[in-house]
Amino acid sequence: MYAHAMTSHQFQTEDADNLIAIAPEVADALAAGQPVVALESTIIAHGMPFPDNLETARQVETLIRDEGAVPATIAVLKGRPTVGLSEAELHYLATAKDVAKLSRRDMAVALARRLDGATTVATTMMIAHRAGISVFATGGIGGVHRGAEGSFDVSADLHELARTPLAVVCAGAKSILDLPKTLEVLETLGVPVVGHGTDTLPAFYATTSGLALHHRADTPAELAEIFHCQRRLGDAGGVVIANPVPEADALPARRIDKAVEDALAEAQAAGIEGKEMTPFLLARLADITAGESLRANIALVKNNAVLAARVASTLCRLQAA
Ligand code: PSU
Ligand code: MN
Repeated sequence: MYAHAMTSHQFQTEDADNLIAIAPEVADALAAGQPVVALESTIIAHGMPFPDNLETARQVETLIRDEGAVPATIAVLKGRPTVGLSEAELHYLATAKDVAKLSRRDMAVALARRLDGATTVATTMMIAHRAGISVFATGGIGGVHRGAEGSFDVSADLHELARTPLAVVCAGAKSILDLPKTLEVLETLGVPVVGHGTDTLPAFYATTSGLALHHRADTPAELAEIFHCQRRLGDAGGVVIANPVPEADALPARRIDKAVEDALAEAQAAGIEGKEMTPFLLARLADITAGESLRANIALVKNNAVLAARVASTLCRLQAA
């Protein structure tokens, strides 16, 4: 159906301001009111080691296609926000050593200097919204870091969720963060957090953090309806769809908690801070758990991609109605 799945820049279309490049397959799907799922690239460039990152990126795109939706992996390439990457571009991001991790504060500089960069949840949301995409699948959102009362390290993802209307499917947030504070900030910012088939916040590698959520939905249709209403409210931001890692792939909370404590102690000893913190902890956790955390990470990202594609499909039907 999509003969030009492998695209290169010269065939890409542009948005009205000539700022972003959208792969034709993605642009066609959006124009036809077909479901599209945005995907981030920080998880590829900084969240997982090669070759797992590339294999996962490809598999996630395939899973989304199998659900009848079009995947749109997002990155900045030579200063161009790019929506829908070719195989070569995915490979480049998965292997390049010098790709920046771009948060919202970095975007204007990256564009002006024609830099390459991987997009976080925050910047993927920003670009996806500009491209007209409504649904985004990721692993975990950033949040309030432990010790934030001293460091003030609160991910820009939370503020982006407050201002940008996308449905973000994630497995909650990792226990490298302060999860109770993360939920408090999301409440303050007015971001709905809806558990998919759960009454508690999933904790990324573990199915639950034990923290109660106020909203739950059990089907893609209910989730799409909630997001549809959020958008109709106007001037509202995103919705977090918190989808637990499948039971069979989850890590026991006790095992992961110990690994997190160790990784955090190592980060402190090494003087890691700011944007280096999340990639450092992810890499250390994979080592400490002998790859178990990575396997869980891959499984939950795939699980989120499938749910996101289903939500996007239902949303298209709601919009057409
Ligand atoms: N959570 C993960 N893997 C990741 C990230 C989060 O499980 O790779 C990435 C996402 O791109 C997220 C970013 O937006 O880390 C948050 O970084 P920071 O804490 O520096 O805002
Ligand atoms: Mn931070």
